[in-house]
Amino acid sequence: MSSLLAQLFPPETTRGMELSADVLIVLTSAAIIYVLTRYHKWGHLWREWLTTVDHKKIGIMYLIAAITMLFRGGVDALLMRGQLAVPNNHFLGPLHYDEIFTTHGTIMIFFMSMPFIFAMFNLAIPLMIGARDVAFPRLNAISFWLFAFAAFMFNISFVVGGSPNAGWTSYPPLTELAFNPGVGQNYYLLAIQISGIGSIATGVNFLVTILKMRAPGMTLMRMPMFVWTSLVTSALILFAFPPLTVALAMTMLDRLFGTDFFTITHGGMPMMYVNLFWLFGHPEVYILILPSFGIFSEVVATFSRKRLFGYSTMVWSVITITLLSYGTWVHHFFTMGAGPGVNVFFGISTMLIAIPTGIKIFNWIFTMWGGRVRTPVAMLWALAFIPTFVVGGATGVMLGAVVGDYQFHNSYFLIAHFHNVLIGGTVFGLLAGMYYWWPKTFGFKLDERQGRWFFWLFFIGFWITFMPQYALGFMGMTRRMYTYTTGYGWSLPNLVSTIGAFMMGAGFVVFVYSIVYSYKHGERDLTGDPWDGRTLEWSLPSPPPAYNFARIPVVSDRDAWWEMKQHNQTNVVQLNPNDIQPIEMPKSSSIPFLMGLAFFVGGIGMVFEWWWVAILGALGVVALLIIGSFDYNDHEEIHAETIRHTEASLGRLQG
Ligand SMILES: [Cu+2]
Repeated sequence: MSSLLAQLFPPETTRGMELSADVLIVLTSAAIIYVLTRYHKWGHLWREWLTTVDHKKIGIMYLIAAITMLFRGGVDALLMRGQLAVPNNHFLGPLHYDEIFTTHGTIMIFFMSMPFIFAMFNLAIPLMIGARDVAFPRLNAISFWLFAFAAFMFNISFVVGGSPNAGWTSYPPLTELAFNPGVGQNYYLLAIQISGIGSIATGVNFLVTILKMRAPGMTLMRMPMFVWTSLVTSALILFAFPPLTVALAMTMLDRLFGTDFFTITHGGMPMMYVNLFWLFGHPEVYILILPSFGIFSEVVATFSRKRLFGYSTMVWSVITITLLSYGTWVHHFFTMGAGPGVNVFFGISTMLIAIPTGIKIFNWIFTMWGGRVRTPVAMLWALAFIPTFVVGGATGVMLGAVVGDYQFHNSYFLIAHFHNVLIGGTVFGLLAGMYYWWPKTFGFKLDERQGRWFFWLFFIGFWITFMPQYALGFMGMTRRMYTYTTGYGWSLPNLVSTIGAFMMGAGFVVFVYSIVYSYKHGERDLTGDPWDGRTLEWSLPSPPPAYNFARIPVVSDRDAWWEMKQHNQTNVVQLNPNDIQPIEMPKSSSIPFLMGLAFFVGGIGMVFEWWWVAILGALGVVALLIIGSFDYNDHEEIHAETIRHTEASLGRLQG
């Protein structure tokens, strides 16, 4: 018993911060359980959410998870900035600091950005292509629950067993059992592996959904740009995640079963891990950025009241970026000695990516040119993206110059660069998309005035945080240092950077307040088309009924809904009661949630090397696969009368 306790709560998890986190978790869980029980909401939660296969509800759950993880990753960031605010600080010790930068990076990439992107996929794509759900609704729910249980598992590492501490890239030999005992790295391996299975399934799902489920008349070149970038992102996921799966599996074999794939003794090859990781990692950068490019295209066109400029060059530049992204991975380790020939090849391929990206920047600018530009919060994020991302892209080209990279590598210059790209590109894009599709999803707008406060605090805070870090990089400060001493001139830039980070944190607080405020007092969206939109989702009521489209629209042009409005054909959404047909919809299922749970049990068993628990989890997965395969009763019919009633209540019936 005492050895079990020592395994669950080793010395590094019994410090003040972990204990207070423990208490907080217990209190929050108790409060949630109390509220659910007090208001008899358990049944509702299970029927409407935990077992749902509706893409809209899955999207909302992804969104909630992403915002929660943005909070956790953000707290990690503020802890680091707090530690680095002044020289010779001992607020966090070195071990603790290692854990926090590791969980910050891992959470922001795998458990914040990825679910945020999948939230946008789920909330927007079926509506934009005129579909009633995704191609494989139950698989979609399985993807979500694998992600959710993996994220939960990763987060409890902080309080149970110990956090990983080898960086979000987790290179060997830092992860080698001999140098990194304990369960922290096992958590990293298993949690990312489990959510990665979910991500691959999501890639397959949206690839098929977009290729096979578009409304009649919506040819590939009539698809909204966000649908294009999501299609390409799904293909990227399909080819980029398997190398990661392999790298994680081999590291796991090294740690748990004594193999020597990546160890530095017995002939292992740590460099091979680095290659596999970045063969995933560089395309991952485009998995994170391309959906945002799509969102900017939708937002900029809508709020400029113009067609997207250069649609087909945009499509081709997205495809070019995708292909090039597989040929650049070595730029993450120019300094590891691959030789000048190899480095030059990857340096040039890296810089080539700037060309299609530059084309897109010009396309967005020309879309706004001469348009009647409005600037609600969604558009502010898109406008802020352009200069921010250009700086991130330009510093990326500097890092791609091999000789320069020898100076910049692993310095704060690199840290500033990728935050410039990932916050200025991915996060700004996702926030633009969230503000844009929020009224469609929830039926009310987020408050614009509070949204502006959030925007300016976050945007200005961003520049104050990261510009000093470029300077710190030039001044020789390397990443992952837990403290520094006086005399290098690093103190002031670090203090300024910390002030910026807390401004971003303040922006986040305003945002969370704004959600609560808008839920109660926000402007209700009664028209379904609050932004005078261009694409099909704006032809639906907000929020859309379970079946989305009572009648599948026929598309004859790009910007289908805009064209219908221009030609006074909006009456197509007014149905003749006699035309309404019953609709087949996928049925809720408990299998996805239980599948996530089984993976969680199996994962925890492997993390702690409790083999009987791991086997129990694996048996659960197999059993659920078999039960699911023989469950043919996975659809249900919505009667025409029910649809007539719903459409009538939405004011969408003729006469
Ligand atoms: Cu890269």
